[in-house]
Amino acid sequence: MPLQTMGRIAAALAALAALPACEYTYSDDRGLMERSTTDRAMLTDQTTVTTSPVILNVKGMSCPKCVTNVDIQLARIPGVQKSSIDMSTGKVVVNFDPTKHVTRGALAKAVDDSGLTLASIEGK
Ligand SMILES: [Cu+2]
Repeated sequence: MPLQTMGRIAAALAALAALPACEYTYSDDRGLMERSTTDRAMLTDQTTVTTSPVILNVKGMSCPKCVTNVDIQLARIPGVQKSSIDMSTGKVVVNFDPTKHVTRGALAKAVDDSGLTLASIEGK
């Protein structure tokens, strides 16, 4: 697949899914567009986070669009009040209402839905 075509596909995917194009990588041999995803175990973790704030270590944040996307997805979780994102370190500080039963899985899914990958969660 020529590079130009690949660029167009990445742009189309990004527009379609409202995901940052920077998260798609091109696999040369198979001609596939792929992106890294968060561990399935993290996405399905139903453990409630009890202490606010919690710090998410996010991989793949490379432009302001990534920051906006992750902020939007986190804000959709009931109980999440605010997130502060440092693009250079990939650290996302999430403030939430501890009585709202925010789960680790919900946080992981929000990051994943934004087109990024959750590496780990700091906090209880
Ligand atoms: Cu980006």
